[in-house]
Amino acid sequence: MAKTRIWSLSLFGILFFLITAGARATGPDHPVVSYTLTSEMKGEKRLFVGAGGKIQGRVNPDLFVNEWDVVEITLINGDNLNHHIAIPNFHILSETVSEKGKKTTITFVPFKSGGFDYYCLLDNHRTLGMEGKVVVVRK
Ligand SMILES: [Cu+2]
Repeated sequence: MAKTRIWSLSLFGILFFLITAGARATGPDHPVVSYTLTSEMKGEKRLFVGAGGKIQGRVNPDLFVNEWDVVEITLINGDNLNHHIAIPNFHILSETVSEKGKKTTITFVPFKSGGFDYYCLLDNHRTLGMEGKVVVVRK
């Protein structure tokens, strides 16, 4: 009986720690920055097009973020082709979205500043135009 009680108390302690640690990670020091991209087909070209905010309608937009922000990038399939988004410098590769309207979101923390390519490697799409840059600004 006493053992069970101690066990559940320490479980509660661990849960409490995890919850407060999670809250800290997205607190004021680590704002969440979100971007949405849609895949588009234009003739032979395969493109990422910005959706919403400052990148609305922009082709392969530069995605500006601060170092250590929590960055979320959502890719929405807009053309029924296979797509993903890769950012190898941050060890990121999304799921593949194959049907129009399907979406996938990647989340990462840019731990270094500079310009880093994002692209789709499926079916030669990078060569056909599907690439842009994440620009990480030092705080
Ligand atoms: Cu693609």
